[in-house]
Amino acid sequence: MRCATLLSVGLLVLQGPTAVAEESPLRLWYDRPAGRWVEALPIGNGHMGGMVFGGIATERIQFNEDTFWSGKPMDRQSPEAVEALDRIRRLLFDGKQKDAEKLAMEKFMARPLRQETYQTCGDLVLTFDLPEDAETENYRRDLDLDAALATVSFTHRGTTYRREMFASYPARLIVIRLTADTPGKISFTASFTTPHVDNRVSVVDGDTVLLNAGATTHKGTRVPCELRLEARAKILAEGGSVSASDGALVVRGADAVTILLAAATNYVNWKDVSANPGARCAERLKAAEGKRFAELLAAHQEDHRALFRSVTLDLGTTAAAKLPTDQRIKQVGNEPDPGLAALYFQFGRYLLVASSRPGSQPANLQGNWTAELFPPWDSKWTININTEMNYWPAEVTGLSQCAEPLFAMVEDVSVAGRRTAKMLYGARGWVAHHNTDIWRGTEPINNSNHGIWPTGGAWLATHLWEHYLFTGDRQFLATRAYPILKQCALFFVDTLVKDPRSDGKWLICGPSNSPEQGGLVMGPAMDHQIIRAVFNAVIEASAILDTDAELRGELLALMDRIAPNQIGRFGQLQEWLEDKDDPKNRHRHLSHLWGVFPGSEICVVKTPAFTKAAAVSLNHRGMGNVGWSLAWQVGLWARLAEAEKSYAAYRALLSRNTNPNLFDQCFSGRARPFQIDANLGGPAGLAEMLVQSHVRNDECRLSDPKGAPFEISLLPALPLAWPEGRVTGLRTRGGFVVDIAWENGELDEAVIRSTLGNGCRIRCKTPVKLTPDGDATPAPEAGTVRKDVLEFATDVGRSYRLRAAER
Ligand code: FUC
Repeated sequence: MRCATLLSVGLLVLQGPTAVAEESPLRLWYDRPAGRWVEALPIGNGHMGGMVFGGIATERIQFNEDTFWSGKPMDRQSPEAVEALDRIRRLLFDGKQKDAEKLAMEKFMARPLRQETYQTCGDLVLTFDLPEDAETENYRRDLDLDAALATVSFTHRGTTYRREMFASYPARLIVIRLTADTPGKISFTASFTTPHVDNRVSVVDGDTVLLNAGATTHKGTRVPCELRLEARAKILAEGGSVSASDGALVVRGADAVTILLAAATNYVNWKDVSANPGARCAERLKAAEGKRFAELLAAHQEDHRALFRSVTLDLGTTAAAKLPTDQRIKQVGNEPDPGLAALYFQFGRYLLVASSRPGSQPANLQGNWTAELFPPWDSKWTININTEMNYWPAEVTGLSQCAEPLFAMVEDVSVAGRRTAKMLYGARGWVAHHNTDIWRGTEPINNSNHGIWPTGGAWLATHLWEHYLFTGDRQFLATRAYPILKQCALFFVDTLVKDPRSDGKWLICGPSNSPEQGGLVMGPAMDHQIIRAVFNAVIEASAILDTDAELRGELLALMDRIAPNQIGRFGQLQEWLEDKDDPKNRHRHLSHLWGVFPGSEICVVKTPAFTKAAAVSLNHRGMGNVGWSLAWQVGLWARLAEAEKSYAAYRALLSRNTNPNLFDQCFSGRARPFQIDANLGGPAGLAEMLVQSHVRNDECRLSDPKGAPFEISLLPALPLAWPEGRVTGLRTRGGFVVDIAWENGELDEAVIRSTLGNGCRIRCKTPVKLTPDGDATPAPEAGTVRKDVLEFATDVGRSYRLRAAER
């Protein structure tokens, strides 16, 4: 029965590993080796990233270590900034934008003007005793997302060779296993290559190749580098011989080989580079070398699956699902392939697990993968959209734990940003502008026309509040989120200024910009939306924690004076304080729609007029050719309850901005760059199509444990292309885990598990009723509040099943 199926899927997930069939829908697979980097398959454990090419004669594992960056601990604020601040504002109020930008360039910007860059380590190269053009049969290269395992296999002259590769978080290593079904057939040479000029490759202990490299100076900053990398590949051969030859290890006639790849730098934190990379590698290798491959793999998979299996998604399967992944991408748009959307969704979750784990750096512009010394935009953390987008799927798709590196970075940035607040603005609290790097830069960089954007840190801070809303973790709220949010709010208490054009009626933020367009201005809409979100969080958190009553009163009073959202002459939501939006503007940034998604102050249920204006603005923008912008549109249209437009953006993302290995292509049609943001923002948008929980229930505050703080909207933007499907494990604000099954485009049933015991308020177009059967407790008293809203009390740990009322 369908009901039992949905519930049992949920239980299976909770009970842990189950066998996944060979024809798993969770695999990327190919019938030939990767030629380009964007065809190779990514593995990662947060600390290390690897790209597996699967060449027949040469296997190339291009790898990264998350702390290998150019530069060194440093302070970059301009000592002349604070006295220029008021002059810059006055020039802007007087309409002299170019003069304001010039003055800001001279006095206000970071020194040096750019931040540092993330860099590749290089490649572990395995050169096999096979001709480059060896004829092979049954070639297959795949990435199993559930097993977190990349596999290459082929048959050559009757022997089937197999390579299995994974990046283990528990072991902090990349592990490679080479086998053949004929004994003594494994012969190869192993060595490292690297683009860093300062490098040395050698062999130690008779079985380990060692790469030593110094980071390469950033061309734009010229700051000397203080980070050094050590990588060690330890070769454990079974049978055959291993010998050293000129910086390489030569293996002859082995039956099987395990290679353990460790990499580390001397980075401790943004102020300290005193670690010993060699000792770090040695420690990890020592802990792993006594273990069998199967043991290392089992520990890795248990760790990975505990996260990855928390959410399942089935959108149905068509004939296209039998094709290699690169061919499936080519035919999106011609053939229905809902399974590819589900694969893309799970690939995004896989990437987040592989690039962001407690103790690692957060996912940067390329996650933790890059093959370059000078990757686009330094592969740093661009915080005017990209970094935040990386974390949009974390809470809703059951990967809350993967957001920990972001929170740790925000803690660092909030410390670094206090100095910037003081030196640039003479303000309390902390501020960060539109980028940060591993040295936790918070100053404005690049150019005053887009680098002076003081709400980057504030946007990041909202992620800590969201974490609380999803998990109800009061300890986290008290000790980590609240201090950051409060100091963030204090910065704006001190820096919001009266707008002379509204006779001082409105408080506005500036100098600033609406990210990356329109130049330096006062009062872009996005800033005010974000500041309101931060103030709201502090108001509510201080009440929950019963602290700072005075500040709460102050923020409540200020809140009403912050310039409101405005509807302009085309019926659009104004991006700027002035009604100057151009309906022909196709800019990739959708900044003023922040209040729709990921913010929530504009929503269909409560602010229909602004919702309509936001849709006008989004229609004006068109779809464009930028991956992350499309991913943002998926979520935006879903929040605007426009299922078909949300789906169209998702399909465009898959067909135009997706590489053969499913990596996002930032600009469609160009060779470079890969950017991970859309790989993560796309799945977050898809989750918004299936469940939403951003609408606050005004009759109840979170401090009321029996109330329903948020409405859970089931299938709010389900597109026609996915008439049937099933999702399990999605999380909502207020602490619910949601499984939904639907048929003929309508909800069939849902199971809602309560983790916090909050009241539950369900909104669904299909009328639903609570059912008393199965695992759920007897149906509690449930009263329909309005036609499409159902509300009921819940107990912690209990599941509640809803079914379409008509059935
Ligand atoms: C912002 C975007 C660009 C790019 C960069 C990393 O500057 O406007 O498109 O994504 O970040």
